[in-house]
Amino acid sequence: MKFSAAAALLVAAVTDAHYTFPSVGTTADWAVVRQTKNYQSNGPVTDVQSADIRCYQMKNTAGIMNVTAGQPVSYNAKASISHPGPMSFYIAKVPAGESVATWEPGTAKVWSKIYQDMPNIAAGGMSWPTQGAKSVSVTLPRCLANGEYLLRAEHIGLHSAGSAGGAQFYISCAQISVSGGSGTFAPKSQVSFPGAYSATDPGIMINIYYPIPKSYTPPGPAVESC
Ligand SMILES: *[C@@H]1O[C@H](CO)[C@@H](O)[C@H](O)[C@H]1NC(C)=O
Ligand SMILES: [Cu+2]
Repeated sequence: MKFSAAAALLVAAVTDAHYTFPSVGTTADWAVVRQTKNYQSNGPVTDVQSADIRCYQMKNTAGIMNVTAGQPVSYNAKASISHPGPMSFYIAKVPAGESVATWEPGTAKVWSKIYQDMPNIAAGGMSWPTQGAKSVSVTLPRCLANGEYLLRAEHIGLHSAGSAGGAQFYISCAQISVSGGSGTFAPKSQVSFPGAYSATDPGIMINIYYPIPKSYTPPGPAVESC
């Protein structure tokens, strides 16, 4: 009895450590973000080859958020980003004639990275700017073409990433409509999900604690700029 109570507490603690990205700006949870399969469990994706690595999506949502190119958008974490690891954002433009409310990118190479943070590496270890954050701000490139996009948030929990399959991916896709863009965005590298990552990429399979790494190479393409 004592053991099972302790075990239940441990499970609760582990579950609480996970998180989701259910909203953007002041929108309600899952109003403009496609509801993810972990909306109750908060659990991560661990297989980078699964379709869940794209948007971790359970269902589409009707809502679309209007945003302005060159302006910041805050992507909210629930409850908070409680694991150490990198944050990135990707965008995919909805093809002409399609609506972001129904478009499915599948495994097409349509994703461009627009944001990537980097760790601070010191004698005490690696630390990440988002750890504990409840919201992360991303500025949409001012050169984007106007139109509808999926804005994909990705945080990788690296606390147990020393072996393949140990990294934890927390993912969401928001439906946005961009205006005010200059339209010259010309990404050098577009990737697919799955496809962009391998389980053994040095930024995905890494022991961040010992020995303390001397550098960090994020997975995926370089950040695109205007
Ligand atoms: C977004 O912009 C469109 C076009 O201007 C407008 O029709 C729509 O009401 C806006 N949506 C919101 C939620 O403000
Ligand atoms: Cu967790």
